Amino acid sequence: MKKIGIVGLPNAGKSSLFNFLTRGNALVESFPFSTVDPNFGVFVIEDERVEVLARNEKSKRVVHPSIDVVDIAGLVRGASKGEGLGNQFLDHIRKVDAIAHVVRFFESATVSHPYQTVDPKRDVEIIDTELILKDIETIQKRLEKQQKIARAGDKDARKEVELLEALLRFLSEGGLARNFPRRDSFEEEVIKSLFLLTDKPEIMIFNVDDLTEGKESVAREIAQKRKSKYVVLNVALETELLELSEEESDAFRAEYGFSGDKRKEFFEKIVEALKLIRFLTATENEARCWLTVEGTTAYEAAGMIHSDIQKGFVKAEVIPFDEYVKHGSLKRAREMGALQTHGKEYVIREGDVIHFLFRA
Ligand SMILES: Nc1nc2c(ncn2[C@@H]2O[C@H](COP(=O)(O)OP(=O)(O)OP(=O)(O)O)[C@@H](O)[C@H]2O)c(=O)[nH]1
Ligand SMILES: [Mg+2]
Repeated sequence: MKKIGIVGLPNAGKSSLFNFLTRGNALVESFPFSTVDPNFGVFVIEDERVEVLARNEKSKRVVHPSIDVVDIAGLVRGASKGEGLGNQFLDHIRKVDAIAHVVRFFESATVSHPYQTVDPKRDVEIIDTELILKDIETIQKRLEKQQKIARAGDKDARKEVELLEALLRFLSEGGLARNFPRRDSFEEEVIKSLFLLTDKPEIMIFNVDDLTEGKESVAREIAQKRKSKYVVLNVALETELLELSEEESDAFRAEYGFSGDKRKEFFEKIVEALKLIRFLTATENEARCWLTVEGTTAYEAAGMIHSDIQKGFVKAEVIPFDEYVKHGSLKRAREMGALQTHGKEYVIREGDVIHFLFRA
């Protein structure tokens, strides 16, 4: 399962975001460092397509796609060197697939700010600096090792040393590893193997009270400059709206200048940032929407469902969801000759409804 880690300054609204995504009840407090131990949860995002599938195929159970979420302690200046709650946070974000970077953009007399003023640009820079410093440490360690090997005459090591030095310069100038251009697959592999914090895809969350043209443009400018996806929302408000009906919450949202389902919007940004797709399966037992990376083959997808289905793979019957809906059931679609049959190598597409045939 994919995993995202929530990062930001103390009191930015990280635990509030965690609760909003996971419908959880992590501690949310107006004082900084209210989160000490990380909160772990699951972000389930309802996919209407799987409900339709379950109804048509009379499945007993419905399983929606989900992503693991970890909410960690706030970072402050010097965190990479152990300031604030120290740097144990790093172990938790080292393991995630993407970072949700929460930026405080709301004023409040009761919620203190670690640097007194609301200044999203400065706050983003503080977080960047801490992550970059940690990455520099990681690169330097590797560099020392490779320099020794290079001195012994190893060609690949020499190439790696050059790359690591260039990467160090890039990060020292404030660049994020994910924006460092890779010239070939060698460079790509070396950088990947470092598991750098600033190499992870990022979705920025600008936590505002109300949405104005001015705030939207500040958010856009910050995010675009670093090539990140972003969402602007009022996390506290959205969490409260979870209790209300869709009509009621739409009315409230509009009062603050927002529209649309923010959990969904955030999920779509994750899907884009991590290059994911969704496919659907349905049996009498279970209708399910699966989340996987672009380029997944039918054979790999079979393995996600069950090792027996992969082992005995015969073929995959596939129909795009929109086509499926026209027929109303897999049985009917099959009778109409609307199911395509594919072998192991078929590359799955977003919204495919798949039925696997396998030898037990
Ligand atoms: N006005 C306003 N307050 C918010 C918003 N989001 C969160 N808060 C408040 O800000 C305070 C801090 O929220 P948390 O979610 O605990 O922040 P955090 O980033 O987890 O903080 P630490 O765990 O201490 O690092 C709480 O009092 C929240 O109610 C918002 O959009 N607007
Ligand atoms: Mg917290």
